[in-house]
Amino acid sequence: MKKALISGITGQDGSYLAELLITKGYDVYGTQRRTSTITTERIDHIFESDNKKTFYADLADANSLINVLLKVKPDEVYNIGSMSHVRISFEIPENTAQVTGVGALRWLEALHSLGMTNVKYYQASSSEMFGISPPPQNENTPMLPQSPYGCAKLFAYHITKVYRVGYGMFACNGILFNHEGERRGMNFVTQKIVYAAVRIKLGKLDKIKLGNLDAKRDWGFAGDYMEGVYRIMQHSVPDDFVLATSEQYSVREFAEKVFNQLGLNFYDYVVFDNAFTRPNEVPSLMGDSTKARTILGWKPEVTFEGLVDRMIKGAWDNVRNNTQRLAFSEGWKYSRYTQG
Ligand code: NAP
Ligand code: F7E
Repeated sequence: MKKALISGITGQDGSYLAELLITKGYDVYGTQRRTSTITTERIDHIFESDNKKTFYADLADANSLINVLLKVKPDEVYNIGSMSHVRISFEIPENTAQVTGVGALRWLEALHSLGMTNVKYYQASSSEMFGISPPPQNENTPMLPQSPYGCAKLFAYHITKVYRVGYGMFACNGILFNHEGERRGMNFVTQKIVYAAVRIKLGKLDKIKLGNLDAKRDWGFAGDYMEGVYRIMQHSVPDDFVLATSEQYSVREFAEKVFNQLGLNFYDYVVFDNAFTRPNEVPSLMGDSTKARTILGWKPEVTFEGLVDRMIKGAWDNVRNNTQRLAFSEGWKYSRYTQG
């Protein structure tokens, strides 16, 4: 049985990827950070009472990564872990560079120095690396990042290629455009809009505060994208692939759609708040994933409408039933979520 090790297993993608790899017959392990509150809610249902599948490690701590590699001896490492919020990366730029950028180098150099260069490595690269390059963006588009996050991801992307070429490692990049779902973090714009709309509908919230409504994104479903990640790692040669839907909507259009679905007029509830804008914006992302579609046979299955529907359903059930995560529960005070 092949062993996969996932950093960032407690996050949105990590949880979907762990589920997928288990269905593909893998023995799945992950790393988690020490945090003051429990962060394993997205994966508790996967591992149930098996507490030997996750190990404490941090992307800013090379020794912790080496220790996990020696314990697990994986066949494949998926570096999904990251400080993943673009606006917050302007507030903690050095930490972002250390975790999101140098964290990739720590994994690669750990594998190299331990003589584990036969272990496959996946790097979670991002469409944020394209920055202000106009759409459609593909593997050959110039990368002009506009945030500390984008710059950190660009370092990780290039260092992955350096280890591939320099040491012959099976090291690849998935350049993923925005992907969302029921497990999306609360301070990304899609989930923030969906939860606010549901709470407004249920009489639990009055307004939603947002920043730039004109930014355009290419939004897909995270579960579909993890299938693409798996295929990138099973390809005969290590390579870099864009995963995207090639459809684009503005934040405004996303919000209108969600509120309409709930029979509400978005403009009755939205308030502009400069706190949610960024020093630099990435105005327009839309990917061209022809390479992945042609070579890997990958394509997204969930449509934009399907994504909106499943996110609304997930939020509705959680808010209505007051179930699941603390941050999603009745104790949740909207005003606390100023960091999004
Ligand atoms: P996410 O939900 O924010 O998950 C990030 C994961 O990284 C969490 O497990 C988090 O742990 C972990 N992490 C954070 N800091 C860490 C550190 N110092 N050491 C070790 N682990 C750390 O992000 P996601 O949406 O699943 O995204 C997965 C990956 O794809 C990330 O690398 C992200 O940057 C990248 N990406 C995402 C998208 C997207 O649209 N979702 C698009 C392109 C690329 P905690 O649970 O403890 O916070
Ligand atoms: O913002 C605008 C904001 O934070 C989308 C990460 O997964 O995808 C994600 O990064 C857009 C931006 O995602 C609010 O200015 C308006 O233009 O949901 P987001 P992101 O920045 O695109 C990439 C591919 C990643 O790699 C990242 O890890 O929405 N926006 N008002 C807002 N955004 C937020 N968060 N909150 C607002 O109130």
